[in-house]
Amino acid sequence: MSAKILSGTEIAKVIRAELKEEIAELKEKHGLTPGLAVALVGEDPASQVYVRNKVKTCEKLGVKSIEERLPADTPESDLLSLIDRWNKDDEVHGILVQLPLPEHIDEEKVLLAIRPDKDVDGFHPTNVGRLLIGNPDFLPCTPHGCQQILLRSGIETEGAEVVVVGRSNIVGKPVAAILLQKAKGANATVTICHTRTKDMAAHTRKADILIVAAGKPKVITADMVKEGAVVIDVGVHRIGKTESGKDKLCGDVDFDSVKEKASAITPVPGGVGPMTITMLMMNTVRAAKMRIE
Ligand code: BQF
Repeated sequence: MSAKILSGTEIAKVIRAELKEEIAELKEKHGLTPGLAVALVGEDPASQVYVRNKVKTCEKLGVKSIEERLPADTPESDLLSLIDRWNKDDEVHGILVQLPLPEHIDEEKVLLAIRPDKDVDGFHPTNVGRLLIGNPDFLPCTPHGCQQILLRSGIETEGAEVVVVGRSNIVGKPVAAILLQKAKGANATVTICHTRTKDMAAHTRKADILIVAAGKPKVITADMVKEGAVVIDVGVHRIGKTESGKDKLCGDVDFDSVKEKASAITPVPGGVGPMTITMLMMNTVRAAKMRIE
Protein backbone atom coordinates (compact mmCIF):
# COMPACT_ATOMS: atom_id res chain seq x y z
CA MET A 1 0.00 0.00 0.00
CA SER A 2 1.28 3.42 -0.94
CA ALA A 3 1.10 6.26 1.59
CA LYS A 4 -1.45 9.04 1.54
CA ILE A 5 0.18 12.17 0.13
CA LEU A 6 -0.20 15.10 2.51
CA SER A 7 -0.45 18.05 0.14
CA GLY A 8 0.87 21.22 1.75
CA THR A 9 -0.18 23.04 -1.40
CA GLU A 10 -3.84 22.10 -0.82
CA ILE A 11 -3.83 22.80 2.93
CA ALA A 12 -2.07 26.12 2.31
CA LYS A 13 -4.82 27.09 -0.16
CA VAL A 14 -7.51 26.55 2.48
CA ILE A 15 -5.64 28.58 5.11
CA ARG A 16 -4.86 31.38 2.63
CA ALA A 17 -8.56 31.66 1.75
CA GLU A 18 -9.32 32.05 5.47
CA LEU A 19 -6.58 34.68 5.81
CA LYS A 20 -7.76 36.58 2.75
CA GLU A 21 -11.18 37.06 4.35
CA GLU A 22 -9.64 38.08 7.65
CA ILE A 23 -7.48 40.67 5.87
CA ALA A 24 -10.46 42.10 3.98
CA GLU A 25 -12.32 42.41 7.28
CA LEU A 26 -9.38 44.19 8.92
CA LYS A 27 -9.52 46.73 6.13
CA GLU A 28 -13.29 47.24 6.29
CA LYS A 29 -13.70 47.40 10.04
CA HIS A 30 -10.42 48.98 11.11
CA GLY A 31 -8.97 50.59 7.98
CA LEU A 32 -5.91 48.46 8.62
CA THR A 33 -3.76 46.89 5.89
CA PRO A 34 -1.24 44.37 7.23
CA GLY A 35 2.29 45.28 6.11
CA LEU A 36 5.34 43.05 5.76
CA ALA A 37 8.87 44.38 5.23
CA VAL A 38 11.44 41.98 3.79
CA ALA A 39 15.20 42.53 3.63
CA LEU A 40 17.37 40.48 1.30
CA VAL A 41 21.14 40.91 1.52
CA GLY A 42 23.16 39.56 -1.40
CA GLU A 43 22.28 37.61 -4.53
CA ASP A 44 21.90 34.01 -3.37
CA PRO A 45 19.61 32.52 -6.06
CA ALA A 46 17.61 30.34 -3.64
CA SER A 47 17.03 33.29 -1.30
CA GLN A 48 15.85 35.40 -4.25
CA VAL A 49 13.29 32.73 -5.12
CA TYR A 50 12.07 32.56 -1.51
CA VAL A 51 11.71 36.34 -1.20
CA ARG A 52 9.86 36.57 -4.53
CA ASN A 53 7.55 33.79 -3.33
CA LYS A 54 6.82 35.65 -0.08
CA VAL A 55 6.19 39.01 -1.76
CA LYS A 56 3.95 37.39 -4.40
CA THR A 57 1.88 35.70 -1.70
CA CYS A 58 1.46 39.06 0.08
CA GLU A 59 0.03 40.53 -3.12
CA LYS A 60 -2.43 37.65 -3.53
CA LEU A 61 -3.81 38.08 -0.02
CA GLY A 62 -3.90 41.88 0.16
CA VAL A 63 -0.91 42.30 2.46
CA LYS A 64 1.23 45.34 1.70
CA SER A 65 4.84 44.30 1.17
CA ILE A 66 8.02 46.35 1.21
CA GLU A 67 11.04 44.67 -0.34
CA GLU A 68 14.56 46.00 0.28
CA ARG A 69 17.39 44.41 -1.66
CA LEU A 70 20.86 45.20 -0.36
CA PRO A 71 24.22 44.34 -1.94
CA ALA A 72 26.23 41.43 -0.50
CA ASP A 73 28.84 43.82 0.96
CA THR A 74 26.29 45.93 2.88
CA PRO A 75 27.74 46.90 6.28
CA GLU A 76 26.00 45.33 9.25
CA SER A 77 25.23 48.82 10.57
CA ASP A 78 23.23 49.65 7.42
CA LEU A 79 21.04 46.60 7.91
CA LEU A 80 20.57 47.49 11.57
CA SER A 81 19.54 51.05 10.59
CA LEU A 82 16.99 49.69 8.13
CA ILE A 83 15.52 47.44 10.82
CA ASP A 84 15.39 50.38 13.22
CA ARG A 85 13.47 52.42 10.63
CA TRP A 86 10.98 49.57 10.13
CA ASN A 87 10.69 49.08 13.90
CA LYS A 88 9.37 52.66 14.12
CA ASP A 89 7.18 52.56 10.99
CA ASP A 90 3.48 52.13 11.87
CA GLU A 91 2.66 50.72 8.44
CA VAL A 92 5.14 47.88 8.96
CA HIS A 93 3.58 45.17 11.12
CA GLY A 94 6.02 42.39 10.30
CA ILE A 95 9.77 42.44 9.64
CA LEU A 96 11.65 39.60 7.98
CA VAL A 97 15.36 39.36 7.24
CA GLN A 98 15.95 36.58 4.72
CA LEU A 99 18.48 34.01 5.95
CA PRO A 100 21.25 33.06 5.53
CA LEU A 101 23.10 36.38 5.83
CA PRO A 102 26.59 37.01 4.40
CA GLU A 103 29.53 35.92 6.62
CA HIS A 104 30.45 39.43 7.80
CA ILE A 105 27.02 40.08 9.34
CA ASP A 106 26.24 38.76 12.84
CA GLU A 107 22.90 36.96 12.49
CA GLU A 108 22.22 36.94 16.23
CA LYS A 109 22.72 40.70 16.44
CA VAL A 110 20.33 41.28 13.53
CA LEU A 111 17.58 39.05 14.93
CA LEU A 112 17.93 40.76 18.30
CA ALA A 113 17.38 44.17 16.63
CA ILE A 114 13.91 43.29 15.34
CA ARG A 115 11.11 44.39 17.65
CA PRO A 116 9.70 41.17 19.15
CA ASP A 117 6.12 42.26 18.34
CA LYS A 118 7.09 42.57 14.64
CA ASP A 119 9.17 39.40 14.55
CA VAL A 120 6.98 37.34 12.19
CA ASP A 121 9.71 34.70 11.70
CA GLY A 122 9.65 34.09 15.46
CA PHE A 123 13.46 34.05 15.73
CA HIS A 124 13.95 36.79 18.34
CA PRO A 125 15.15 35.32 21.67
CA THR A 126 12.04 36.76 23.34
CA ASN A 127 9.80 34.78 21.01
CA VAL A 128 11.96 31.65 21.25
CA GLY A 129 11.69 31.89 25.04
CA ARG A 130 7.95 32.51 24.96
CA LEU A 131 7.47 29.37 22.84
CA LEU A 132 9.48 27.27 25.27
CA ILE A 133 7.43 28.57 28.20
CA GLY A 134 4.18 27.89 26.33
CA ASN A 135 2.91 31.44 25.75
CA PRO A 136 3.96 32.28 22.19
CA ASP A 137 2.99 35.37 20.14
CA PHE A 138 4.53 34.09 16.90
CA LEU A 139 5.34 30.50 16.09
CA PRO A 140 8.26 30.03 13.68
CA CYS A 141 6.81 29.46 10.20
CA THR A 142 8.22 26.09 9.11
CA PRO A 143 7.60 24.31 12.43
CA HIS A 144 4.11 25.81 12.62
CA GLY A 145 3.50 24.63 9.04
CA CYS A 146 4.42 21.07 10.06
CA GLN A 147 1.98 21.20 12.97
CA GLN A 148 -0.81 22.57 10.75
CA ILE A 149 -0.32 19.75 8.23
CA LEU A 150 -0.77 17.21 11.03
CA LEU A 151 -3.76 19.04 12.55
CA ARG A 152 -5.61 19.60 9.30
CA SER A 153 -4.96 16.04 8.13
CA GLY A 154 -6.53 14.68 11.32
CA ILE A 155 -3.30 13.07 12.53
CA GLU A 156 -3.33 12.58 16.31
CA THR A 157 -0.24 13.98 18.03
CA GLU A 158 -1.42 13.51 21.62
CA GLY A 159 0.70 10.76 23.17
CA ALA A 160 2.32 10.02 19.80
CA GLU A 161 5.99 9.13 19.56
CA VAL A 162 7.39 12.03 17.53
CA VAL A 163 10.98 11.81 16.36
CA VAL A 164 12.60 14.95 14.96
CA VAL A 165 15.77 14.56 12.90
CA GLY A 166 17.79 17.79 13.08
CA ARG A 167 18.41 20.30 15.86
CA SER A 168 18.56 23.68 14.09
CA ASN A 169 17.16 26.82 15.70
CA ILE A 170 14.94 27.34 12.66
CA VAL A 171 13.26 23.93 12.44
CA GLY A 172 14.43 21.05 14.64
CA LYS A 173 14.40 22.68 18.06
CA PRO A 174 11.24 24.77 17.60
CA VAL A 175 9.18 21.96 15.99
CA ALA A 176 10.07 19.78 18.98
CA ALA A 177 9.02 22.61 21.33
CA ILE A 178 5.70 23.08 19.53
CA LEU A 179 4.71 19.41 19.57
CA LEU A 180 5.80 19.13 23.20
CA GLN A 181 3.41 21.88 24.32
CA LYS A 182 0.54 21.13 26.66
CA ALA A 183 -1.97 22.09 23.99
CA LYS A 184 -4.29 20.90 21.25
CA GLY A 185 -2.36 19.60 18.26
CA ALA A 186 0.60 18.82 20.51
CA ASN A 187 1.10 16.75 23.72
CA ALA A 188 3.51 14.43 21.93
CA THR A 189 6.45 12.47 23.34
CA VAL A 190 9.32 14.08 21.48
CA THR A 191 12.82 12.79 20.70
CA ILE A 192 15.38 14.89 18.83
CA CYS A 193 18.09 13.11 16.81
CA HIS A 194 21.15 14.80 15.34
CA THR A 195 24.57 14.19 13.81
CA ARG A 196 25.98 12.86 17.10
CA THR A 197 23.09 10.48 17.77
CA LYS A 198 24.54 6.98 18.21
CA ASP A 199 21.96 4.79 16.48
CA MET A 200 19.72 7.09 14.45
CA ALA A 201 17.68 4.31 12.82
CA ALA A 202 16.88 2.76 16.20
CA HIS A 203 15.15 6.05 17.11
CA THR A 204 13.47 6.81 13.79
CA ARG A 205 12.00 3.29 13.61
CA LYS A 206 10.08 3.97 16.84
CA ALA A 207 8.41 7.09 15.45
CA ASP A 208 4.66 7.29 14.89
CA ILE A 209 5.40 10.71 13.39
CA LEU A 210 8.82 11.32 11.86
CA ILE A 211 9.79 14.94 11.15
CA VAL A 212 12.92 15.26 9.07
CA ALA A 213 14.93 18.48 8.99
CA ALA A 214 18.39 17.02 8.53
CA GLY A 215 19.47 19.34 5.73
CA LYS A 216 20.81 16.46 3.63
CA PRO A 217 19.10 15.00 0.56
CA LYS A 218 17.40 11.57 0.91
CA VAL A 219 19.07 10.58 4.21
CA ILE A 220 15.93 8.87 5.50
CA THR A 221 15.40 5.54 3.74
CA ALA A 222 12.58 3.00 4.08
CA ASP A 223 14.55 0.76 6.50
CA MET A 224 14.57 3.68 8.99
CA VAL A 225 10.79 4.08 9.01
CA LYS A 226 8.17 2.10 10.96
CA GLU A 227 5.36 0.52 8.94
CA GLY A 228 2.42 2.97 8.97
CA ALA A 229 4.35 5.99 10.25
CA VAL A 230 3.53 9.57 9.23
CA VAL A 231 6.54 11.26 7.61
CA ILE A 232 6.96 15.05 7.36
CA ASP A 233 9.84 16.07 5.09
CA VAL A 234 11.18 19.58 5.71
CA GLY A 235 14.17 19.35 3.34
CA VAL A 236 14.44 21.44 0.16
CA HIS A 237 17.35 20.58 -2.14
CA ARG A 238 18.02 21.59 -5.71
CA ILE A 239 19.05 18.58 -7.77
CA GLY A 240 19.25 19.99 -11.27
CA LYS A 241 16.66 21.36 -13.66
CA THR A 242 13.39 20.04 -15.03
CA GLU A 243 12.74 19.98 -18.80
CA SER A 244 10.93 23.33 -18.54
CA GLY A 245 14.04 24.90 -16.94
CA LYS A 246 12.67 25.06 -13.38
CA ASP A 247 14.69 23.89 -10.36
CA LYS A 248 14.18 20.22 -9.65
CA LEU A 249 13.69 19.68 -5.92
CA CYS A 250 14.02 16.79 -3.50
CA GLY A 251 13.70 16.46 0.26
CA ASP A 252 15.61 14.86 3.14
CA VAL A 253 13.51 11.72 2.70
CA ASP A 254 13.92 9.09 -0.01
CA PHE A 255 10.32 9.60 -1.07
CA ASP A 256 9.98 6.71 -3.54
CA SER A 257 10.99 4.00 -1.06
CA VAL A 258 9.51 5.57 2.10
CA LYS A 259 6.06 6.14 0.56
CA GLU A 260 5.67 2.33 0.33
CA LYS A 261 6.12 1.98 4.08
CA ALA A 262 4.56 5.11 5.58
CA SER A 263 0.81 5.63 5.99
CA ALA A 264 1.14 9.32 5.05
CA ILE A 265 3.97 11.46 3.72
CA THR A 266 4.58 15.05 2.59
CA PRO A 267 6.04 15.48 -0.90
CA VAL A 268 8.83 17.84 -2.01
CA PRO A 269 7.91 20.13 -3.65
CA GLY A 270 4.37 20.84 -2.49
CA GLY A 271 4.65 19.71 1.14
CA VAL A 272 6.02 21.81 3.98
CA GLY A 273 7.36 24.60 1.71
CA PRO A 274 4.03 26.19 0.77
CA MET A 275 2.94 25.94 4.41
CA THR A 276 6.00 27.92 5.53
CA ILE A 277 4.96 30.86 3.35
CA THR A 278 1.36 30.62 4.53
CA MET A 279 2.34 30.65 8.21
CA LEU A 280 4.37 33.79 7.51
CA MET A 281 1.17 35.41 6.22
CA MET A 282 -0.69 34.20 9.33
CA ASN A 283 1.94 35.80 11.58
CA THR A 284 1.78 39.06 9.63
CA VAL A 285 -2.00 39.22 10.09
CA ARG A 286 -1.51 38.46 13.77
CA ALA A 287 1.08 41.22 14.08
CA ALA A 288 -1.37 43.69 12.51
CA LYS A 289 -4.18 42.54 14.82
CA MET A 290 -1.94 42.94 17.87
CA ARG A 291 -1.80 46.62 16.95
CA ILE A 292 -5.59 47.01 17.37
CA GLU A 293 -5.75 45.37 20.80
C1 BQF B 1 7.59 23.81 -2.37
C2 BQF B 1 14.43 27.87 3.07
C3 BQF B 1 16.46 26.61 3.48
C4 BQF B 1 17.11 27.79 3.87
C5 BQF B 1 16.44 29.00 3.89
C6 BQF B 1 7.46 26.16 -1.55
C7 BQF B 1 9.34 27.21 -0.48
C8 BQF B 1 10.10 26.07 -0.73
C9 BQF B 1 9.53 24.97 -1.34
C10 BQF B 1 9.91 28.41 0.20
C11 BQF B 1 13.04 27.98 2.64
C12 BQF B 1 12.28 26.77 2.20
C13 BQF B 1 12.44 29.24 2.61
C14 BQF B 1 8.22 25.01 -1.75
C15 BQF B 1 11.06 29.46 2.10
C16 BQF B 1 10.80 27.06 2.11
O1 BQF B 1 6.65 23.96 -3.17
O2 BQF B 1 7.99 22.70 -2.01
C17 BQF B 1 8.01 27.25 -0.91
O3 BQF B 1 9.79 29.48 -0.33
N1 BQF B 1 10.55 28.30 1.42
C18 BQF B 1 13.19 30.37 3.06
O4 BQF B 1 12.71 31.50 3.07
O5 BQF B 1 14.45 30.22 3.49
C19 BQF B 1 15.11 29.03 3.49
C20 BQF B 1 15.13 26.66 3.08
